[in-house]
Amino acid sequence: MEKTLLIIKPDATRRNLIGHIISRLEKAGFEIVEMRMERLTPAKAQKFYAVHEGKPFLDSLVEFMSSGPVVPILLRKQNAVADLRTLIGATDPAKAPCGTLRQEIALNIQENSVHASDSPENAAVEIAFFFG
Ligand code: 3AN
Repeated sequence: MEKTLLIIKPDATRRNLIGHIISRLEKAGFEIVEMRMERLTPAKAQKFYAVHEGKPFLDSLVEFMSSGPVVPILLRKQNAVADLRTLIGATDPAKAPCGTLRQEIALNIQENSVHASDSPENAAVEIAFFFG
């Protein structure tokens, strides 16, 4: 069994989509191991997105991610990392395949409703970041 991290982003918590997203995760076979709701400080959001240091969208991304509550969720499933990326779809919802979470509910490339770890290595780092 593999573990991965999903974050429900502020645009989704604001629109009361937490239950919808969790339902899609459970129906797709993911087991919820740990979860909580928290409001990220700009400093914590900046630390989480350290890999995007220097990108033109970083400041706006940090502001958005600290604009309301987020829900980090530790998930478990066989092939969890790749399967979760498939379930959420491309970063830009306009390019996300039909039936993916982002195609269904994301607003734009920044307010794209969910984050998911993109490799087993990053999943380990991101799980430690939120759940120790
Ligand atoms: P993903 O979340 O699909 O792994 P990343 O890691 O490339 O995508 O980007 C992290 C986050 O940064 C995205 N979820 C999105 O909110 C934001 N982002 C990425 N690319 C852009 C962009 N070109 N313009 C604005 N925001 C972006």
